[in-house]
Amino acid sequence: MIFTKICEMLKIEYPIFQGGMAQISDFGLAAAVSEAGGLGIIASGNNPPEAVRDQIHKIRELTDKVFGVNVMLLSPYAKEVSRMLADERVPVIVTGAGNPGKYIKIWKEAGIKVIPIAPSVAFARHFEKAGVDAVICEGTEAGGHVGELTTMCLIPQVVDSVNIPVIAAGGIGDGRGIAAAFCLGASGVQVGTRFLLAKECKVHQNYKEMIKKAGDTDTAVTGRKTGHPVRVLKNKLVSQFKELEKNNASIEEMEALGRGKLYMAAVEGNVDYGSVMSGQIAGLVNKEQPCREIICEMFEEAEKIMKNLSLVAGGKNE
Ligand code: TUI
Repeated sequence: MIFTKICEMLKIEYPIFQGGMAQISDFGLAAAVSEAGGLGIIASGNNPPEAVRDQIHKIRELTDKVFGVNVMLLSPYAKEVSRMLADERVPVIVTGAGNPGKYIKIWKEAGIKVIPIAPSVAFARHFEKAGVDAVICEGTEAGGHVGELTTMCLIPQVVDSVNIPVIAAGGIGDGRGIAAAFCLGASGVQVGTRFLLAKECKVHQNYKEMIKKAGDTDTAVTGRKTGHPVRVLKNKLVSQFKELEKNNASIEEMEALGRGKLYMAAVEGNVDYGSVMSGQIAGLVNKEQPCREIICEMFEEAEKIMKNLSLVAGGKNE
């Protein structure tokens, strides 16, 4: 049993968050993860507040366990969704793709645990001062909107700089990744890519098949020039992005190319021209399993490794 500060704080059994993946992480996936003892997270993505509220009501019908909602701060509805979440008094809010500073006060007043994604030591410190409960530090190995630093470098530096729990994200797909995150000082992990293959995940089957087939070098980052770098599996859309970059296309042209492409892949199943967001760990994500099995398997493996992890004489890793 791996029980950490974040388990105690959030009343969860396993210190694992399911990544709030835009267009993908709905109430069904989040409920399955929370029921299995992790923290299920509904992604609000670019959705208007009423659509997100509907998801919250649906998860409450399925589970009494703690769940989270992810606010994607680049969304045109970020402000309205943030107010609605305070109103609904959701148990946990995770934020991504920006600075949630102006919302922290209303969320804390509503008794909500607030856990932003921090891309650097400076942001982690800043968020801690603003009163958040923990931070998620996501390395550039992650899928979707990414920062610059790797998980391996980001986690220990943030752990040394703040006094709140740090959750590691980016590149974690099995028990080895979990054990490594604990070695770096993390109090928990957030996993996205592996949950794409969860039985309860409703992403299009074509998307799942592409994740299953992916190898270690099959992701690329598009849109670095636009200021919105996004890690995806390589396909025809990535070639189109490269072509635009080669021709010194304007930022507007590149942003136009990316628009609506996640929906195209995740909902419509067009994995040639859609945006198939995925982490670099996709190469070891190969089997479809229920959420409960994913979580149990990952933590059994992590526990075994941590028990045997000893470089002193007699240890199995000698
Ligand atoms: O947010 C994510 N991953 C995402 S969001 C998303 S939807 C989207 N689609 C198209 C374009 C852009 C987004 C798909 N994947 N991960 C969390 C994350 N947050 N990664 C990096 C950050 C981050 C970056 C800057 C957090 C805070 C931050 O603050 C600094 C600032 O300058 O605001």
